[in-house]
Amino acid sequence: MQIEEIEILITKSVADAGIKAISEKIIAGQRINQQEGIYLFEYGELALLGSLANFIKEKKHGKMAFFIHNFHIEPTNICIYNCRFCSYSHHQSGTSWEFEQKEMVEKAVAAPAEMKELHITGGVHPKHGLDYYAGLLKMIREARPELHLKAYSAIELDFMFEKSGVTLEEGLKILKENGLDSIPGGGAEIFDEEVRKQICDDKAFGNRWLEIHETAHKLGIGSNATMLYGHIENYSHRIDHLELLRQLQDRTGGFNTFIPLKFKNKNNEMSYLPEVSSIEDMKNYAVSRIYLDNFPHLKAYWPMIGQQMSQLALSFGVDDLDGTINNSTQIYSLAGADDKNPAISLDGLIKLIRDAGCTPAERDSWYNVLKEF
Ligand code: V47
Ligand code: SF4
Repeated sequence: MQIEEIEILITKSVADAGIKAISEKIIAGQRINQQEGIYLFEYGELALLGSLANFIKEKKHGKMAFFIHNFHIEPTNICIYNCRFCSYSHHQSGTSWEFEQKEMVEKAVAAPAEMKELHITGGVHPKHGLDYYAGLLKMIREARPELHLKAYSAIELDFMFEKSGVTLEEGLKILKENGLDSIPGGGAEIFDEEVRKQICDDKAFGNRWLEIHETAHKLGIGSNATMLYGHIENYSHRIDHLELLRQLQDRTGGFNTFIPLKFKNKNNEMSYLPEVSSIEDMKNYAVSRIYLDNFPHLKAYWPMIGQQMSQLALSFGVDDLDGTINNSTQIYSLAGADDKNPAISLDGLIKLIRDAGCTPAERDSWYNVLKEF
């Protein structure tokens, strides 16, 4: 959408003076503040939020929508924590499993040649420390040197460094030397301490998550950020979360993408909560795109919201649909996502993006375009 078209939309259809003023700031390229972010969540109409978010997305990336050839390895579901929203860990699922290092290397070796990225994350296993995880990276790096290794959430990192008695810097440097390229965005949940106490009381505090990512960025390790939304948090908690991420990104520029994660309510201790609507999901994408003006990318993780909703999200500021994934993650199927076997063919992903009016672009993990379709 062009500036003129949005201006007409604002002039003709926005009666709320507050929304009008915030919209004008956004199209002038100015940053909005926390009160304005909350106001958008509360009073912004969905169609307008979508137009504003897409305007920002198109300024950054034109019509392009990115994807990557990737797969996941989940080393174990045994976890020292028991987050109340989690359907994945052995506490909730009732069964426990863990792969041997050798089995994980075999999985990496067996992955198709077109794979560009391996995402490794799982439960926080009480027995394994830094040596184990550094060793795993080293073996995979040797077997498949071309793969980008995006591994271990801040929560897993916190535990392995603590267990092995190394500082954050020392630990990250060792992992980097052994093949770590970037770290995924998991474990951020919602930074607000009161909400955290109610949903994941025993897990590292929000400020530790931020410290781990900041230190990684300073060492040249890129990362992603997430936010678990749609449970007991309110709009103010979401905007506080986005504000802390925006401040960190201003300091380091090390985040690649932001991934909102919708709370799914099957098979966990918070199943009594209803899931939020798809309208709320789209609003959340749009406000996130508007608020995080310094984040290059916004990702819709399709195994979580489904392929159709991910396609719709491309009209609400999203420019990245993650990847082909190859049926290699269980986190969302266990929590009740519609895609029980998360895999999509390349043709399917390309069609999904084209049908949304975007240009499919295969990317690497640093968002260099490898091929436009
Ligand atoms: O931290 C767990 C979330 C996260 C549920 O960096 C749930 O590219 C919703 O971080 N409902 C792990 N969410 C997954 C993750 C991720 C996913 C995709 C891409 C990337 C990336 C990172 O999953 C956890 C937690 O926030 N989670 N249970 C649930 N019931
Ligand atoms: Fe463990 Fe992660 Fe599940 Fe929390 S969300 S219980 S840290 S696997």
